[in-house]
Parts: sequence; structure tokens; C-alpha cells
Amino acid sequence: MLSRKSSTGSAVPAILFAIVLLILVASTLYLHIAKTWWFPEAITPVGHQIDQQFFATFVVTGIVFVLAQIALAWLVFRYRDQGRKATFVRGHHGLEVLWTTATLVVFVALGVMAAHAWGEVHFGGPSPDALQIEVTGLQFQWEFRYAGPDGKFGRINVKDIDASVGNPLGLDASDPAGKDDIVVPDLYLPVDRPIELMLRSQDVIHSFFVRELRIKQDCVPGLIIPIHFEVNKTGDYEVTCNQLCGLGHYHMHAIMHAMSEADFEQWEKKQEAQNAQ
Ligand SMILES: [Cu+2]
Repeated sequence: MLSRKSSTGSAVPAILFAIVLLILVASTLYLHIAKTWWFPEAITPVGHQIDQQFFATFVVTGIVFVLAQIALAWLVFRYRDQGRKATFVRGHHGLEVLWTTATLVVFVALGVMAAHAWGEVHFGGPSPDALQIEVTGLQFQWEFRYAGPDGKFGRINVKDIDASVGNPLGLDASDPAGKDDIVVPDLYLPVDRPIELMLRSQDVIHSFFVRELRIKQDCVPGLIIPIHFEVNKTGDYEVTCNQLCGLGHYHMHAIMHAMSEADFEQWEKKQEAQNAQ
């Protein structure tokens, strides 16, 4: 038979557990507050709204996380083996209702707060003077098309798709509107001007993603999916494909060059001159 003394457990495991837990909580908090691995800076007004929403969600869930972990550490210590007999606890209806309702209220409130940014990205149309650029994903590259001086995109014909003759999009040579279209492997756009991208895919589902825009949108074969935004900061940003679209998926990327209006005009003129040759 065990003596009364030997059945009284040591407090050491409980204290060690509580200390390890608190260290984990403190390091998690530090990594988030110091922003050790954080997003790159947002470059659109909606991007800033999304970041604010993300931050609010993080603060709310962070507070709950820290309180829950501290409570766990304390309970493990408080109810460590002290030689007492364990008793069965049936739970508490009132508390169940309380924390389920609290969770519901917090999540609905966060959802309502986010509705504005979400609506702006997905339901609000682009401004009528937005610069339209067509984006096509294909295994395994991006192609960007501008309407050129006439402001009209030329017809596309699947039978004309032939990258070996420099026509990866299949521009129909018989359509005069397509003569001045500019097709380039990188995205060039002016800052402080509304932009509308029309996303297409030539083969499988790809996904257009630029971290700094905080926008990610699938490109689906047979559909033209519009997205719109306005960049407020010049610079070069990476466009990646965010759907596992095949063996070459890992190198399917392009650069988004956000330029001043003057630089963009200059670039456009240069492309138009090349097209005219
Ligand atoms: Cu892809």
C-alpha cells in the first residue's frame, strides 16, 4: 500500500508546465508585437483597411489567447496532484451559454466591421475612367494586355494562339482593334489612378496575387473576372500565381511596376512606337 505521503505528487511538473506555457505565450506575443515575420507594407487604400481589420481581429483573439493560456497555466498549478481524490464535474450550462454567445457576438461584430472593405473590393465597381488591363494566366507565365491608343481590345481567337510566333494570347490579325494592343510579360501601371484588371486563364485555374495589394483572385478558364484597386506607392512588386497549376507553378511570376504617371506615359509611348514598327 502507498503511504499517504508518497501519494502526494510533486509540484515540480505543474510549475514546469506553467513556466513553459508562459514562455511560449510570451515568445508568441513578442513575435507578433515586434512584427518579426509580418506582411510587406500595403500600397492601396483598401489594403490599409484590410490591415486594420486584420489588426483588430488579432488584438481580440490575442487577448482571448493570452487569458486562456494564463488560466490554463494557473489551473494546472492549482489542481496539481496533492493527494486528493479526483471528483467528477458535470460542466456548467450558464458558462457554456455565456462563452458561446460571447464568441458569436465577437465574430459577428468583426464581420460587420469588415463588410466595408469587402464590399469595396467585391461589390463596388471600378470608377468609369479606370485604366483597363487584361491579365491572362497560362502554364506557366502571365501575359498583360493594354488596349493601345484606340482604347479598344482586339478580338482573341483560340486558333491563333501560338507563342512561337509571338502571339501567346491568340490576337486575331483580321481585327483592326487588335493591331495596336500592347502585350507584355510584366504589369506596368500608373500610381494614384484607378486600375481595373480583367483576369482570364488560358488553361487551368491560376490565381493572381500581389501581397502588397492584399488582393488574391482566381483566374478561371472561360470567365473574365474583374478586380480593381488604386496603387499609391511607386515600386516593383511581385505578381505570383497562387493556385498549384502544374509542374512549373513555382516559377510562374511577373513583376508589377507601379510608376509615376509621367513614367507610365513614357513607357506606353515606347510600346506604341515598337508596335508601329
Ligand atoms: Cu498558375
